Amino acid sequence: KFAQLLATAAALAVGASATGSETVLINEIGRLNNQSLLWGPYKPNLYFGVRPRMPQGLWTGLMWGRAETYMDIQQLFRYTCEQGQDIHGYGWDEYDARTGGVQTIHDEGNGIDITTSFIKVPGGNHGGSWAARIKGTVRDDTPDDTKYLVHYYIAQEGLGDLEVQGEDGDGLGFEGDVTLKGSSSALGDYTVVITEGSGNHPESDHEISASRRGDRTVVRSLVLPGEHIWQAKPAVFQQLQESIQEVQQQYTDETLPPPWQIYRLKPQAGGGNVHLIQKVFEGSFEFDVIFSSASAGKELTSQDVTREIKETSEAFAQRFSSVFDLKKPYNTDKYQKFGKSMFSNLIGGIGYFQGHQLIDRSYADEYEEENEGFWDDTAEARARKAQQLEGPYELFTSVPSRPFFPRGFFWDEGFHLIPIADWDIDLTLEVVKSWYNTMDSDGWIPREQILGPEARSKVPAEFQVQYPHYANPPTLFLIIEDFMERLRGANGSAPAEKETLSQGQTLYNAHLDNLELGGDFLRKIYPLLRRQYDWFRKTQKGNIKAYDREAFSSKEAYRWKGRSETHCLTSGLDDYPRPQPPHPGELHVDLMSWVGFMTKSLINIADALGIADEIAELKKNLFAIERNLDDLHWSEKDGCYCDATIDEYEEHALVCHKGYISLFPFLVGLMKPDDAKLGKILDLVGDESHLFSPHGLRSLSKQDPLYGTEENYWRSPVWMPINYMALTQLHRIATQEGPFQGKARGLYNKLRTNLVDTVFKSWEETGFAWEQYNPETGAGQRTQHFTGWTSLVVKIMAMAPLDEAAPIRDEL
Ligand code: 6A9
Repeated sequence: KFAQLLATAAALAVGASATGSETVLINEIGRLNNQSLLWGPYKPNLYFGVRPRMPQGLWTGLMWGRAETYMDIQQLFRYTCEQGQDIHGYGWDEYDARTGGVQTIHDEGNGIDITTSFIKVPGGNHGGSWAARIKGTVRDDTPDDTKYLVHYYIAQEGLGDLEVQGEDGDGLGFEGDVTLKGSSSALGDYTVVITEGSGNHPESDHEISASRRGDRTVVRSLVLPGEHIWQAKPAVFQQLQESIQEVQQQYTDETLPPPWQIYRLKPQAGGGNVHLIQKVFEGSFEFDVIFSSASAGKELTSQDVTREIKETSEAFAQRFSSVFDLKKPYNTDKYQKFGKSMFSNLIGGIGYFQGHQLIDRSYADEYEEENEGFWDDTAEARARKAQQLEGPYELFTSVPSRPFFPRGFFWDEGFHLIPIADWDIDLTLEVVKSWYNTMDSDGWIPREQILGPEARSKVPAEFQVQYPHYANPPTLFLIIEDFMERLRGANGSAPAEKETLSQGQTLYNAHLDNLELGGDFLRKIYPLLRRQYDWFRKTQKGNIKAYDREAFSSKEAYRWKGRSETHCLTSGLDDYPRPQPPHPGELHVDLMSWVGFMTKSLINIADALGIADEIAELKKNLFAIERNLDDLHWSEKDGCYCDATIDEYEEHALVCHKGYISLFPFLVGLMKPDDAKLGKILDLVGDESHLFSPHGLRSLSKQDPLYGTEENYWRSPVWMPINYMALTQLHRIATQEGPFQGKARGLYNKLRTNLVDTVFKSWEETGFAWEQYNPETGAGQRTQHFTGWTSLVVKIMAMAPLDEAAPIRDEL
């Protein structure tokens, strides 16, 4: 429907552009994105939390748990996504940011599977309507008459009214649907209905207030101070406690009513900014939450919801197989299901975050370098730090992991958007824009964005503060360059391809052939990219005064600021071995590669935009970077690239720990297909006694003395983002004329299957995607439900195997 709406709007706008205006179309894109992306499960830290993509407004969250024993409520109450609970997998099986999807939660602890189907229906001028169907199905190993308490939390933040309609049966609870009416300037007038739904309710012979009967839906309306609203679980618990106190004096141990009857809220329906809806079921159940925007006209009904869920699901299946055309041997149903889940969790993990964040702009000496003081997190040390809450900021982003890292991470996001860009380029650009909106006037974007108290509550104090001279790899350049290539490609492409593109639901997709239009986005973002680039080159500059080599007419050399003795968090490869001891004269080959990569992207974008005067300067930088990568970082002895430092004789010395870092110029695409050094790099990649494992490339060589030591985070495990970069570069080399083409083909094919098979096997066994994989066993490890960059496996399944027997020719 959005597709139709957008197509119509596009047609109208194109008509209008006969009188000269692309602007009409561009504004239309903005408006329609705001409409169709307004609502979503944008609180990904919750199992199911719906909110709009705006600072304040209405948001809702689901809570459930068994009520068989008096302890259940403490131990099995589900609300925020948590790691290590007895849940065998959860997440979106299908999800499309424009239309909705379905999530399943295999809650073993509670003996129930919960599905949350979410659909969006366009209409009116406040972002349309939406609905959630909450369904609980008692698991096979669990008695059919198990009692469940289900809570639905509805909150109105900021200005606006929200009021429960009708009488709640003289304070005894509701017997049918519950209706709330609300209004705010951003959302207009709206209605929220929580349907009676279906399912059995427990019965009791206890003489107890009728509101504690099983068939009553209880509503408790509250007025909470704004800063407490996000703390939904404590709010519910406090209400439950009050209601327990009321009954507990009346009974003895022998006469105590069953838990489901004790833990009932006290009815009090009316106005308020928070409304707690409570239901109790015996066995399986289902009910709907329906939000109807008044300006959309007719209110949605449960019949509408049934139909929409079905249509959304069918459309998703169809679109998935056309966007991700899985190739052999992954073109079967089980991989399709796996791929849908991986992709849906990635796109369904997109959240909207808003609030202040802790930034320290003092540039104090103690943060500068490897100063121990920085890691000191005693109260006194914290007091010394000049951290301040800045903001409010807002960020629309996907997250690495809903239970563990439910917030934006800068370099992760570039990887997240690779699959998302294939699905919905407009959504992708919204996310990119959102990140660049958080850039300061110097060109700095915080590496990790912890916005507002809810996000901060998940992060230990020593990790909360961001420093404006700390970098993180600029992976969003990948996405912007990819967008530019799409524009260029589509412009000259055959009609058949355009047709596939026009199935997309956005104007950029429908109008990729319109370079003018796409160019508008690029023209607007280019200065921001340039500012960020200049910031990198200025703040992360390495000190090469120490080198008295004539060749270094240009000073291209870089060093990650803010490393400690043990960690270089800014690089993203936290504990990967670096020169010891840290030295202000050391140089980091991965950072120089990233700057080279930015330079190359900027050249391409500037070229597409026809900004000739920028290009000459950028080309000069690129030339110097390419040369200095070899001069400063290549070790002929080791056959790979290495970090460099100043040794005890004050001489330039390479420090080689073979692993991901050694491959960086290759990983970012800076090596030419006929470069002899490339042969050595491919040897290292393919050597099983170094990096190649049956489960993907190891982060550190098996032969490095530090392999698998200490924290062992980036010192042996297999990580998807770097493997994906290696795989795409192998593909590039394998499909171009050159001496290493044959070798690259073999490696590409093997690496591709090793990666997919590893992630798939672990997903099948555990129900989860993982942060990293064990290079010996292939087992998923560290963070569970890591649905960020591990989801790149979808792209990998859609990459074609290369025919190693066929005569080598250009396959692109
Ligand atoms: C710690 C603990 C509830 C570490 O995926 C995000 C990042 C990557 O960008 C980085 O490359 N992860 C990788 O080395 C996770 C970082 C988590 C840091 C916050 C707080 C919270 O405990």
